[in-house]
Amino acid sequence: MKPEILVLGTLWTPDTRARLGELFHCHFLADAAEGAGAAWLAAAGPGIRGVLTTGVIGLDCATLATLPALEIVAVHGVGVDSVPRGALAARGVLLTNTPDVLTDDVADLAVGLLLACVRRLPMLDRYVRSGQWEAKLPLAHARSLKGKVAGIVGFGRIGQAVAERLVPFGLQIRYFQRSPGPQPERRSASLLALARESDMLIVCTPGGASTHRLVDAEVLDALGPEGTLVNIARGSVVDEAALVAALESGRLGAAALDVFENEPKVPQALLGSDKVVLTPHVGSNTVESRRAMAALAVANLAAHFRGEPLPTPVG
Ligand code: 8YV
Repeated sequence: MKPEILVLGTLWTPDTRARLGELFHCHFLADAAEGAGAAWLAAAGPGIRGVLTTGVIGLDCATLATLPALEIVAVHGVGVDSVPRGALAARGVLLTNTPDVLTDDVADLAVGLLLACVRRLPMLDRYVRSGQWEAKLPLAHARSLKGKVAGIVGFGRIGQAVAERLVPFGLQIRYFQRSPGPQPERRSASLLALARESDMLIVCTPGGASTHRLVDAEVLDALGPEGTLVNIARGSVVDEAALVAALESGRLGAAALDVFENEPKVPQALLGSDKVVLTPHVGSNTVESRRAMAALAVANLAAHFRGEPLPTPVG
């Protein structure tokens, strides 16, 4: 008998659904009738041994409580901040994620956002399309990257990949993370020191309680009126209200954001601001990364149910 799994979210391609169907007896929560999710879960829950979920959806404690036979949670994504790790560990439920396969695409997006923000690409696009160029309206100068300092918040796999990409632009790299990391000569003494020393901060650190609103008003003030904030990590790492206030008052120069505190809700003040570049949490959203992430998440589930070592366990 195929193991029963619960699949959360709607980003599964036909290929992935077909592969899941070959290996498992799948319960897709998204297929439950509107408003019938709780009853549907109560019926399916007792038989479910595995969960496949996205990095954003994760698994909430209420759903976890409906799954008494749960053995493994496979997250399609590198971040596991939406999963109650303590509760899973207490029940002996295994947890896997999909590191590495998305690193390059997420790092590419960080660089793209930085360039788009510093060179004001969305605004220039609007300038051309709206006829302002033809009307010879004034156009302010953007800023150069060369010779500036990029501060990376969180120097793990993605932070290091971002740094590697920025060196050829002539940027100096500094970073901060709590634990010692590679290239210790580039590590700042604190996040505040990093913000003071940098022209731009690129947030690459994992989400979760330990990084909640790490980038606060004080850090944004230290980055300053000419500073740029890029966030491709988690919205929870930045105090969004403080960010809005800093941008509105001119205490922070600009921001490029792929992630937000209450996705998909974005504060009106950001939607209406010319100082920001906004993308809808798409760091890993390429055909290649998403295919590799799905394959790895499924491989983790399959390995578990075959009694084999997990390819990418968390912790
Ligand atoms: C995803 C992510 O957007 O990897 C992560 O932690 O945030 C993303 O890649 C997503 O949750 C896909 O499941």
